[in-house]
Amino acid sequence: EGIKPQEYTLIKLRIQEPYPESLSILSGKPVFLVAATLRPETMYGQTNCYILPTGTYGAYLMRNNEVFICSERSMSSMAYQDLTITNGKFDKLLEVQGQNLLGLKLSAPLSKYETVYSLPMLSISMNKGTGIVTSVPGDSPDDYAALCDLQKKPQLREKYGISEEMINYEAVPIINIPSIGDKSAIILYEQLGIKSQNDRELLEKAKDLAYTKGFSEGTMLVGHLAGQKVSIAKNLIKKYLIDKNQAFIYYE
Ligand code: A2H
Repeated sequence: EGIKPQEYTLIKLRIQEPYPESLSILSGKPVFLVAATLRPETMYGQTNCYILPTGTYGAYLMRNNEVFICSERSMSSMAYQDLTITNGKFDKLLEVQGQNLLGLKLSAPLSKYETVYSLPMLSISMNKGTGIVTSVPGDSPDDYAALCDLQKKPQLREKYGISEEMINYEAVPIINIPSIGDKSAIILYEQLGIKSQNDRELLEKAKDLAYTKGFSEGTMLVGHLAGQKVSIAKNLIKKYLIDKNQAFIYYE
């Protein structure tokens, strides 16, 4: 537990209609999966979004008739950060299990892919962020490992009702790190011999390397800030997303 509050950028991934049976009472309203990230500058490389199949999520009515899907724990915090309709309160429209949020068609802000899907990730903590993680496999070792597992293991796909079309995505080069390369997460995954999303120790090591070097040495390869240092682009891209109402700031 840190003493200083952690700032996250929450990214709004819109669920494309028609909604599945489990969300049918939300028809007609704009509904979003809300994902917490420390790396808003990587959103160009989103290939999917991750949900914990055994997690319990809620759908909450927000301002402008928008509906946010996230953990109840994060919604309580949002209420105290004046992000809900009534400060300190929230309005739950429905509760839904993560397994019923898999395979949704999503529109992810800035992604080069027009449609991405919600997929299972087993290492998500429901006690951090919103319990939803947007996936950038080129720059996040965890995201790459979970996507590889689904691509390599038909039984895992079957278990969660994931079709091949939902995982047929290639990682996008977003950031160059001079001492590692482009798509640093994939390079580190291979160099460290990571085999699955359950290789937690190696994944922590890969994350540490990619994260520190990405911020201090990285250069943007895409978007309107291509050529800029990550350390500069980060806040500008965050502001761009917030101004377009595709993201907002949240603390915990
Ligand atoms: B990051 P910290 Cl490209 N459970 O976003 C597990 N992981 C979670 C989570 C949860 N409940 N909520 C958020 N996260 C992930 C992008 C990214 C991230 C990249 C590279 C590294 C990276 C795309 N996924 O994080 O525990 C989210 O993934 C490496 C640290 O607060 C979020 O940022 O330090 C990060 O972990 C927050 O982790």
